[in-house]
Amino acid sequence: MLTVFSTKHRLHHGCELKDGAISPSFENPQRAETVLARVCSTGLGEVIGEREFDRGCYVAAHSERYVSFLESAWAQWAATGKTHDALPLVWPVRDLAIDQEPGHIDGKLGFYAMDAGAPITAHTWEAVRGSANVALTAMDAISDRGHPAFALCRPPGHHAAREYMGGYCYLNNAAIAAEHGLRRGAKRVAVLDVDFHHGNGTQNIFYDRDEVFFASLHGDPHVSYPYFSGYANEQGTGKGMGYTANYPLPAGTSWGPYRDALQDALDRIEAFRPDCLVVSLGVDTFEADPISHFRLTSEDFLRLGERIASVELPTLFVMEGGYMVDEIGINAVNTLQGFEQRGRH
Ligand code: Q9C
Ligand code: ZN
Repeated sequence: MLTVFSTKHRLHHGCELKDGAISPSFENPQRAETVLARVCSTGLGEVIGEREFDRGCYVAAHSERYVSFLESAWAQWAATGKTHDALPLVWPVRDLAIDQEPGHIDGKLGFYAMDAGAPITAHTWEAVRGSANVALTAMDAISDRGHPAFALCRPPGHHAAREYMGGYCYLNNAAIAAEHGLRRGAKRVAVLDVDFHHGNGTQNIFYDRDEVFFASLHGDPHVSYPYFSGYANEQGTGKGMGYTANYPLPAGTSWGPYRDALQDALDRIEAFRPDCLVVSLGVDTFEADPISHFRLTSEDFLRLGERIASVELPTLFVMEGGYMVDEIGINAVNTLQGFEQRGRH
């Protein structure tokens, strides 16, 4: 399988608000390096760099003003004399004004963020663009050749919505790739999100659309981040009604019940008859993940890949979460190898 990787991810490493304190983010550069090392040591296939794409490709999934904010946020923050990471501190909840973008950077940060988990550092935008370009390059490979590809994206993207960042995510790499697939001629694209956390951003971007089917398996939002989305009754709106499928699962979920939910999601994806499949591949469902609560083993990721291959679609894997740094390479590449084994039969 082809892997696309950008060295630009190394430019981004920040902090997050966690358990009442600002601490180094679990989403660190070592993650992507560990996955890349495993891709190479297992001989998964060729590794190529990302190509450049114009901002129109990002604006397909996000608003113009949000992309402008991401481009200029660090400069605006630095202009106030600060040299440390930018994080939001106030959010427009419920009846507060959401119809006007504030002028001050502190206001803008809250306006364009869902949490204090997506720091903006001096070179965050370069890394974020690189990550989206990785996903776009990989989607091109699928559209051109019909072969599967792995977009080794960092930072991840699935919490980033049309107009806000959060949960370590800025641009929604999977959504940007899906939009690119549609522009390149796909009539319908399915997105399957297997990260432990609900893919609220991807859901948001495609919620009222019927040409993208979105399915997510994740920790029940009643007890798991992002808490405010991912319930089973969220099924889409307008012509998108029925094109979103959520599978909230209890803490402690292991392969058996996970597999049953996965099979249901895959059955619905097959019924949708998409031209290609984008998989938001988070491996924070691993039993030893430090911030998540499922119990998949490294072996289970082989089975996950096999099941995904059973729908026999041109497939793009997009790296999302996974924070047990020692195992993240094994678990991500096990999924890809499980997929390839099945494909060979
Ligand atoms: N105690 C991704 O996996 N922190 N983002 C949750 C729960 C935020 C995860 C803390 C987790 C964001 C891409
Ligand atoms: Zn996650």
